Amino acid sequence: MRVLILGGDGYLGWPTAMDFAAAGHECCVADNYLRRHIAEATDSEALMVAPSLTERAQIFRAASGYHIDVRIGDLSDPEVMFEIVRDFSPDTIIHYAEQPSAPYSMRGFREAQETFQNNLNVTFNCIWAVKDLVPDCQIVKLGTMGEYGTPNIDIEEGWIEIEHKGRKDTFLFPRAAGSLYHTTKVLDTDLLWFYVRTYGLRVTDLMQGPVYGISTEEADLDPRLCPHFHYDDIFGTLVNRFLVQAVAGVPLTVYGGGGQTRGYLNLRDTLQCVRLAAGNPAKRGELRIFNQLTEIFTVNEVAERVKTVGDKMGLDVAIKSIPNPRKEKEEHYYNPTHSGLRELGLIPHYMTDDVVAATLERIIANKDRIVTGRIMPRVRWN
Ligand code: USQ
Repeated sequence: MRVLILGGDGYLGWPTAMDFAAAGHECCVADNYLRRHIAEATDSEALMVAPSLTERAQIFRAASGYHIDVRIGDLSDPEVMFEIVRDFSPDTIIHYAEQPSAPYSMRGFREAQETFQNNLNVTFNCIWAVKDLVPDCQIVKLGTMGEYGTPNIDIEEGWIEIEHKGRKDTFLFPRAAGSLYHTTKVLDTDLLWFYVRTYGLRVTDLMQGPVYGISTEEADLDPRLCPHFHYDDIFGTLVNRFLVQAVAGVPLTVYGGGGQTRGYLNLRDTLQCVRLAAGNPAKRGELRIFNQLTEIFTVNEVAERVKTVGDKMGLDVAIKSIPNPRKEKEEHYYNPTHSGLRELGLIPHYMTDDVVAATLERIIANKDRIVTGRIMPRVRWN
Protein backbone atom coordinates (compact mmCIF):
# COMPACT_ATOMS: atom_id res chain seq x y z
CA MET A 1 0.00 0.00 0.00
CA ARG A 2 0.99 3.63 -0.38
CA VAL A 3 0.09 4.93 3.06
CA LEU A 4 -0.13 8.64 3.87
CA ILE A 5 -0.31 9.33 7.61
CA LEU A 6 -1.78 12.72 8.48
CA GLY A 7 -0.59 13.77 11.94
CA GLY A 8 2.47 11.54 11.65
CA ASP A 9 4.34 13.27 14.50
CA GLY A 10 1.76 12.39 17.17
CA TYR A 11 1.63 9.85 20.01
CA LEU A 12 -0.15 7.45 17.64
CA GLY A 13 0.91 8.78 14.23
CA TRP A 14 4.65 8.19 14.57
CA PRO A 15 4.49 4.56 15.82
CA THR A 16 1.82 3.86 13.17
CA ALA A 17 4.18 5.15 10.47
CA MET A 18 7.03 2.92 11.66
CA ASP A 19 4.64 -0.04 11.88
CA PHE A 20 3.43 0.37 8.27
CA ALA A 21 6.96 0.99 6.97
CA ALA A 22 8.27 -2.12 8.76
CA ALA A 23 5.44 -4.15 7.20
CA GLY A 24 6.82 -3.20 3.79
CA HIS A 25 4.38 -0.43 2.80
CA GLU A 26 5.45 2.85 1.19
CA CYS A 27 4.92 5.37 3.90
CA CYS A 28 4.69 9.16 4.04
CA VAL A 29 4.00 11.24 7.17
CA ALA A 30 2.67 14.80 7.21
CA ASP A 31 2.46 17.10 10.23
CA ASN A 32 2.83 20.76 11.21
CA TYR A 33 3.96 20.11 14.83
CA LEU A 34 0.76 21.67 16.22
CA ARG A 35 0.89 19.41 19.27
CA ARG A 36 4.52 20.33 20.00
CA HIS A 37 3.65 24.04 19.76
CA ILE A 38 0.67 23.67 22.10
CA ALA A 39 2.74 21.59 24.52
CA GLU A 40 5.40 24.30 24.62
CA ALA A 41 2.86 27.11 25.00
CA THR A 42 1.05 25.36 27.87
CA ASP A 43 4.11 23.89 29.66
CA SER A 44 2.94 20.37 28.82
CA GLU A 45 5.97 18.78 27.19
CA ALA A 46 6.26 15.01 26.97
CA LEU A 47 8.48 13.01 29.33
CA MET A 48 11.14 12.21 26.74
CA VAL A 49 12.42 14.68 24.15
CA ALA A 50 11.53 13.57 20.62
CA PRO A 51 13.78 14.58 17.72
CA SER A 52 12.11 16.26 14.71
CA LEU A 53 10.22 14.05 12.26
CA THR A 54 13.04 14.28 9.72
CA GLU A 55 15.57 13.21 12.36
CA ARG A 56 13.32 10.40 13.60
CA ALA A 57 12.94 9.11 10.04
CA GLN A 58 16.76 9.08 9.69
CA ILE A 59 17.20 7.30 13.04
CA PHE A 60 14.53 4.77 12.06
CA ARG A 61 16.18 4.15 8.70
CA ALA A 62 19.57 3.57 10.36
CA ALA A 63 18.02 1.20 12.93
CA SER A 64 15.72 -0.77 10.61
CA GLY A 65 16.56 -0.06 6.97
CA TYR A 66 13.01 1.22 6.28
CA HIS A 67 12.30 4.60 4.71
CA ILE A 68 9.59 7.07 5.79
CA ASP A 69 8.91 10.11 3.60
CA VAL A 70 8.40 13.29 5.69
CA ARG A 71 6.34 16.39 4.74
CA ILE A 72 6.03 19.32 7.12
CA GLY A 73 2.96 21.45 6.44
CA ASP A 74 -0.38 22.63 7.78
CA LEU A 75 -3.02 20.23 6.48
CA SER A 76 -5.80 22.62 7.45
CA ASP A 77 -4.56 24.65 4.45
CA PRO A 78 -6.20 23.07 1.37
CA GLU A 79 -3.22 23.88 -0.85
CA VAL A 80 -0.88 21.92 1.43
CA MET A 81 -3.26 18.95 1.63
CA PHE A 82 -3.87 18.87 -2.12
CA GLU A 83 -0.17 19.16 -2.95
CA ILE A 84 0.83 16.29 -0.64
CA VAL A 85 -1.98 14.01 -1.84
CA ARG A 86 -1.28 14.83 -5.51
CA ASP A 87 2.43 14.26 -5.10
CA PHE A 88 2.36 11.07 -2.97
CA SER A 89 -0.79 9.59 -4.56
CA PRO A 90 -1.77 7.36 -1.62
CA ASP A 91 -4.13 4.41 -1.79
CA THR A 92 -4.62 4.62 2.00
CA ILE A 93 -4.81 7.73 4.18
CA ILE A 94 -4.67 7.35 7.96
CA HIS A 95 -6.08 10.56 9.42
CA TYR A 96 -4.83 11.43 12.92
CA ALA A 97 -4.18 15.12 12.23
CA GLU A 98 -6.36 16.61 14.95
CA GLN A 99 -5.86 18.58 18.13
CA PRO A 100 -6.47 15.59 20.46
CA SER A 101 -6.80 17.16 23.91
CA ALA A 102 -10.21 17.56 25.54
CA PRO A 103 -8.87 19.91 28.28
CA TYR A 104 -7.07 22.14 25.74
CA SER A 105 -10.29 22.49 23.74
CA MET A 106 -12.06 23.70 26.93
CA ARG A 107 -9.39 26.21 27.98
CA GLY A 108 -10.94 29.29 26.39
CA PHE A 109 -12.22 30.83 23.16
CA ARG A 110 -8.90 30.83 21.30
CA GLU A 111 -8.14 27.19 22.10
CA ALA A 112 -11.69 26.10 21.26
CA GLN A 113 -11.56 27.95 17.96
CA GLU A 114 -8.14 26.51 17.13
CA THR A 115 -9.38 22.97 17.86
CA PHE A 116 -12.60 23.50 15.90
CA GLN A 117 -10.92 25.01 12.86
CA ASN A 118 -7.97 22.63 12.72
CA ASN A 119 -9.96 19.44 13.22
CA LEU A 120 -12.85 20.23 10.89
CA ASN A 121 -10.68 21.82 8.18
CA VAL A 122 -8.23 18.92 8.04
CA THR A 123 -11.08 16.42 7.70
CA PHE A 124 -12.81 18.59 5.08
CA ASN A 125 -9.59 19.08 3.06
CA CYS A 126 -8.80 15.37 3.28
CA ILE A 127 -12.26 14.46 1.96
CA TRP A 128 -11.95 16.88 -0.97
CA ALA A 129 -8.39 15.86 -1.85
CA VAL A 130 -9.48 12.21 -1.97
CA LYS A 131 -12.68 12.95 -3.89
CA ASP A 132 -10.92 15.08 -6.52
CA LEU A 133 -7.49 13.44 -6.80
CA VAL A 134 -7.54 9.80 -5.60
CA PRO A 135 -11.23 8.74 -5.40
CA ASP A 136 -10.43 5.07 -4.86
CA CYS A 137 -8.15 5.81 -1.88
CA GLN A 138 -9.54 4.63 1.47
CA ILE A 139 -9.61 6.96 4.47
CA VAL A 140 -9.02 5.44 7.92
CA LYS A 141 -10.03 8.15 10.38
CA LEU A 142 -9.37 8.22 14.12
CA GLY A 143 -12.60 9.07 15.89
CA THR A 144 -13.20 8.58 19.60
CA MET A 145 -15.45 6.55 21.89
CA GLY A 146 -16.15 9.94 23.45
CA GLU A 147 -18.43 10.70 20.47
CA TYR A 148 -21.09 8.49 22.08
CA GLY A 149 -20.70 9.90 25.58
CA THR A 150 -22.06 7.62 28.32
CA PRO A 151 -25.66 6.73 27.35
CA ASN A 152 -27.85 4.60 29.55
CA ILE A 153 -28.16 1.96 26.80
CA ASP A 154 -25.66 -0.42 25.13
CA ILE A 155 -23.39 1.40 22.64
CA GLU A 156 -23.52 -0.23 19.22
CA GLU A 157 -20.70 -0.18 16.70
CA GLY A 158 -21.48 3.11 14.97
CA TRP A 159 -25.01 2.39 13.78
CA ILE A 160 -28.38 1.61 15.34
CA GLU A 161 -31.62 0.35 13.85
CA ILE A 162 -34.57 2.37 15.11
CA GLU A 163 -38.20 1.37 14.85
CA HIS A 164 -40.54 4.33 15.02
CA LYS A 165 -44.31 4.30 14.55
CA GLY A 166 -44.16 0.95 12.79
CA ARG A 167 -41.28 1.80 10.39
CA LYS A 168 -37.57 0.96 10.66
CA ASP A 169 -34.34 2.54 9.47
CA THR A 170 -30.63 2.50 10.37
CA PHE A 171 -28.97 5.66 11.72
CA LEU A 172 -25.65 6.74 13.16
CA PHE A 173 -25.74 5.83 16.86
CA PRO A 174 -26.77 8.92 18.89
CA ARG A 175 -23.80 11.01 19.98
CA ALA A 176 -23.44 13.29 23.04
CA ALA A 177 -19.82 14.31 23.51
CA GLY A 178 -18.37 15.72 26.74
CA SER A 179 -15.88 18.29 25.38
CA LEU A 180 -15.46 20.53 22.34
CA TYR A 181 -12.63 18.26 21.17
CA HIS A 182 -14.89 15.19 21.30
CA THR A 183 -17.62 17.21 19.56
CA THR A 184 -15.29 17.98 16.63
CA LYS A 185 -15.01 14.22 16.14
CA VAL A 186 -18.82 13.92 16.08
CA LEU A 187 -18.85 16.60 13.38
CA ASP A 188 -16.07 14.79 11.47
CA THR A 189 -18.19 11.64 11.40
CA ASP A 190 -21.17 13.56 10.04
CA LEU A 191 -19.01 15.20 7.36
CA LEU A 192 -17.54 11.86 6.33
CA TRP A 193 -20.98 10.24 6.22
CA PHE A 194 -22.34 13.01 3.97
CA TYR A 195 -19.45 12.66 1.49
CA VAL A 196 -19.51 8.86 1.63
CA ARG A 197 -23.18 8.64 0.74
CA THR A 198 -22.98 11.42 -1.84
CA TYR A 199 -19.70 10.64 -3.61
CA GLY A 200 -19.01 7.00 -2.78
CA LEU A 201 -15.85 7.53 -0.71
CA ARG A 202 -14.55 4.53 1.25
CA VAL A 203 -14.09 5.35 4.93
CA THR A 204 -13.42 3.54 8.20
CA ASP A 205 -14.06 5.64 11.31
CA LEU A 206 -12.38 4.18 14.40
CA MET A 207 -14.05 5.05 17.72
CA GLN A 208 -11.05 4.73 19.98
CA GLY A 209 -10.88 4.79 23.77
CA PRO A 210 -7.98 6.26 25.81
CA VAL A 211 -4.66 4.68 24.78
CA TYR A 212 -1.77 3.85 27.14
CA GLY A 213 1.77 2.64 26.73
CA ILE A 214 5.10 3.59 25.29
CA SER A 215 6.48 0.42 23.78
CA THR A 216 6.05 -0.88 20.23
CA GLU A 217 8.17 -3.25 18.16
CA GLU A 218 9.82 -0.39 16.25
CA ALA A 219 9.81 2.28 18.99
CA ASP A 220 11.91 -0.07 21.11
CA LEU A 221 14.70 -0.10 18.50
CA ASP A 222 16.14 3.20 19.76
CA PRO A 223 15.05 5.44 22.69
CA ARG A 224 14.87 8.40 20.29
CA LEU A 225 12.06 6.63 18.37
CA CYS A 226 9.78 6.57 21.42
CA PRO A 227 6.34 8.18 20.92
CA HIS A 228 5.49 11.45 22.73
CA PHE A 229 4.69 10.19 26.22
CA HIS A 230 2.58 12.80 28.02
CA TYR A 231 1.67 12.86 31.70
CA ASP A 232 0.46 16.48 31.91
CA ASP A 233 -3.22 17.40 32.37
CA ILE A 234 -3.47 18.58 28.75
CA PHE A 235 -2.24 15.68 26.61
CA GLY A 236 -1.70 12.89 29.15
CA THR A 237 -4.29 10.12 29.07
CA LEU A 238 -5.43 8.52 32.31
CA VAL A 239 -3.23 5.42 32.53
CA ASN A 240 -0.03 7.17 31.40
CA ARG A 241 -0.70 9.96 33.91
CA PHE A 242 -1.24 7.56 36.80
CA LEU A 243 1.95 5.65 35.96
CA VAL A 244 4.04 8.85 36.04
CA GLN A 245 2.30 10.03 39.22
CA ALA A 246 3.15 6.70 40.87
CA VAL A 247 6.83 7.21 40.05
CA ALA A 248 6.80 10.91 41.03
CA GLY A 249 5.26 10.14 44.44
CA VAL A 250 2.16 12.23 43.65
CA PRO A 251 -1.16 10.68 44.85
CA LEU A 252 -3.06 9.38 41.81
CA THR A 253 -5.46 12.12 40.71
CA VAL A 254 -8.89 10.46 40.64
CA TYR A 255 -11.31 13.11 39.35
CA GLY A 256 -14.40 13.12 41.61
CA GLY A 257 -15.95 9.76 42.46
CA GLY A 258 -13.78 7.77 40.02
CA GLY A 259 -16.69 5.73 38.66
CA GLN A 260 -16.13 7.18 35.15
CA THR A 261 -15.91 4.14 32.89
CA ARG A 262 -14.07 4.00 29.55
CA GLY A 263 -12.76 1.42 27.09
CA TYR A 264 -8.95 1.38 27.12
CA LEU A 265 -6.33 -0.08 24.81
CA ASN A 266 -2.60 -0.62 24.59
CA LEU A 267 -0.66 1.49 22.05
CA ARG A 268 0.36 -1.78 20.37
CA ASP A 269 -3.31 -2.52 19.77
CA THR A 270 -3.94 0.87 18.17
CA LEU A 271 -1.31 -0.12 15.60
CA GLN A 272 -2.90 -3.53 15.17
CA CYS A 273 -6.40 -2.09 14.74
CA VAL A 274 -5.32 0.51 12.19
CA ARG A 275 -3.36 -2.12 10.27
CA LEU A 276 -6.37 -4.47 10.26
CA ALA A 277 -8.75 -1.70 9.15
CA ALA A 278 -6.42 -0.61 6.34
CA GLY A 279 -5.76 -4.18 5.22
CA ASN A 280 -9.51 -4.85 4.96
CA PRO A 281 -10.75 -1.63 3.34
CA ALA A 282 -14.30 -0.32 3.41
CA LYS A 283 -16.16 -0.67 0.11
CA ARG A 284 -16.90 2.31 -2.16
CA GLY A 285 -19.81 4.21 -0.61
CA GLU A 286 -19.35 2.60 2.81
CA LEU A 287 -18.79 4.37 6.13
CA ARG A 288 -17.61 1.52 8.35
CA ILE A 289 -17.35 2.17 12.08
CA PHE A 290 -15.48 0.09 14.65
CA ASN A 291 -15.32 0.62 18.41
CA GLN A 292 -11.59 0.45 19.17
CA LEU A 293 -10.99 -0.71 22.74
CA THR A 294 -10.00 -3.93 24.43
CA GLU A 295 -10.83 -3.57 28.15
CA ILE A 296 -13.27 -1.56 30.21
CA PHE A 297 -12.25 0.01 33.53
CA THR A 298 -13.46 2.67 35.92
CA VAL A 299 -10.95 5.36 36.94
CA ASN A 300 -10.86 3.75 40.41
CA GLU A 301 -10.00 0.35 38.91
CA VAL A 302 -7.11 1.86 36.92
CA ALA A 303 -5.84 3.58 40.08
CA GLU A 304 -6.01 0.33 42.09
CA ARG A 305 -4.17 -1.54 39.34
CA VAL A 306 -1.34 1.01 39.22
CA LYS A 307 -1.14 1.07 43.02
CA THR A 308 -0.94 -2.73 43.32
CA VAL A 309 1.91 -3.03 40.82
CA GLY A 310 3.66 0.15 41.99
CA ASP A 311 3.57 -0.96 45.64
CA LYS A 312 5.11 -4.32 44.69
CA MET A 313 7.94 -2.35 43.09
CA GLY A 314 8.41 -0.34 46.29
CA LEU A 315 6.86 2.89 45.06
CA ASP A 316 4.33 3.31 47.93
CA VAL A 317 1.52 4.66 45.73
CA ALA A 318 -1.28 6.81 47.21
CA ILE A 319 -4.67 7.48 45.59
CA LYS A 320 -6.57 10.73 46.16
CA SER A 321 -9.91 11.93 44.86
CA ILE A 322 -9.75 15.58 43.79
CA PRO A 323 -12.61 17.83 42.62
CA ASN A 324 -13.53 16.86 39.06
CA PRO A 325 -12.45 19.65 36.65
CA ARG A 326 -14.75 18.19 33.95
CA LYS A 327 -18.52 17.99 33.52
CA GLU A 328 -19.14 14.27 33.20
CA LYS A 329 -21.12 11.49 34.91
CA GLU A 330 -19.14 9.86 37.71
CA GLU A 331 -21.49 6.85 37.99
CA HIS A 332 -23.05 5.51 34.83
CA TYR A 333 -23.91 2.49 32.70
CA TYR A 334 -21.29 1.62 30.07
CA ASN A 335 -21.52 -1.33 27.72
CA PRO A 336 -20.04 -0.75 24.26
CA THR A 337 -20.02 -3.47 21.60
CA HIS A 338 -16.49 -4.01 20.27
CA SER A 339 -16.50 -7.14 18.19
CA GLY A 340 -15.74 -5.80 14.68
CA LEU A 341 -11.97 -5.53 15.04
CA ARG A 342 -11.81 -8.85 16.89
CA GLU A 343 -13.58 -10.42 13.89
CA LEU A 344 -10.90 -8.92 11.62
CA GLY A 345 -8.23 -10.64 13.75
CA LEU A 346 -7.29 -8.29 16.62
CA ILE A 347 -5.37 -10.12 19.36
CA PRO A 348 -5.41 -7.78 22.38
CA HIS A 349 -2.42 -6.91 24.55
CA TYR A 350 -4.16 -6.59 27.91
CA MET A 351 -3.15 -4.35 30.81
CA THR A 352 -1.41 -7.09 32.76
CA ASP A 353 0.73 -6.46 35.84
CA ASP A 354 3.79 -7.13 33.64
CA VAL A 355 2.76 -4.45 31.13
CA VAL A 356 2.17 -1.95 33.96
CA ALA A 357 5.52 -2.87 35.58
CA ALA A 358 7.46 -2.59 32.31
CA THR A 359 6.04 0.90 31.66
CA LEU A 360 6.81 1.94 35.24
CA GLU A 361 10.43 0.79 34.69
CA ARG A 362 10.74 3.00 31.63
CA ILE A 363 9.36 5.96 33.58
CA ILE A 364 11.65 5.31 36.54
CA ALA A 365 14.62 5.50 34.13
CA ASN A 366 13.40 9.03 33.20
CA LYS A 367 12.26 10.07 36.67
CA ASP A 368 14.51 13.15 36.77
CA ARG A 369 12.65 14.59 33.80
CA ILE A 370 9.22 14.63 35.50
CA VAL A 371 7.97 18.17 36.12
CA THR A 372 5.39 17.81 38.89
CA GLY A 373 3.84 21.22 38.10
CA ARG A 374 2.35 19.66 34.94
CA ILE A 375 0.33 17.05 36.83
CA MET A 376 -2.62 18.72 38.58
CA PRO A 377 -5.55 19.81 36.36
CA ARG A 378 -5.14 23.40 35.12
CA VAL A 379 -8.34 23.58 33.01
CA ARG A 380 -11.91 23.51 34.30
CA TRP A 381 -15.01 22.91 32.19
CA ASN A 382 -16.80 25.92 33.75
N1 USQ B 1 -9.41 11.29 34.64
C1 USQ B 1 -9.15 11.22 36.00
N2 USQ B 1 -7.93 11.66 36.44
C2 USQ B 1 -6.97 12.14 35.62
C3 USQ B 1 -7.23 12.20 34.24
C4 USQ B 1 -8.46 11.77 33.78
O1 USQ B 1 -9.99 10.77 36.79
O2 USQ B 1 -5.91 12.53 36.11
C5 USQ B 1 -10.68 10.79 34.11
C6 USQ B 1 -11.40 11.77 33.21
O3 USQ B 1 -12.18 12.64 33.95
C7 USQ B 1 -12.19 10.81 32.31
C8 USQ B 1 -11.31 9.57 32.18
O4 USQ B 1 -10.38 9.67 33.28
O5 USQ B 1 -13.39 10.44 32.93
C9 USQ B 1 -10.52 9.48 30.90
O6 USQ B 1 -9.79 10.66 30.73
P1 USQ B 1 -8.58 10.78 29.67
O7 USQ B 1 -7.93 12.11 29.90
O8 USQ B 1 -7.74 9.55 29.69
O9 USQ B 1 -9.39 10.72 28.28
P2 USQ B 1 -10.10 11.86 27.42
O10 USQ B 1 -9.92 13.23 27.91
O11 USQ B 1 -11.51 11.40 27.18
O12 USQ B 1 -9.31 11.80 26.05
C10 USQ B 1 -8.45 10.74 25.67
C11 USQ B 1 -7.61 11.24 24.51
C12 USQ B 1 -8.53 11.56 23.35
C13 USQ B 1 -9.36 10.32 23.03
C14 USQ B 1 -10.12 9.85 24.26
C15 USQ B 1 -10.90 8.58 24.09
O13 USQ B 1 -6.86 12.39 24.90
O14 USQ B 1 -7.75 12.00 22.25
O15 USQ B 1 -10.28 10.64 22.01
O16 USQ B 1 -9.18 9.59 25.30
S1 USQ B 1 -12.39 8.54 25.05
O17 USQ B 1 -12.07 8.90 26.43
O18 USQ B 1 -12.97 7.21 24.97
O19 USQ B 1 -13.27 9.54 24.49
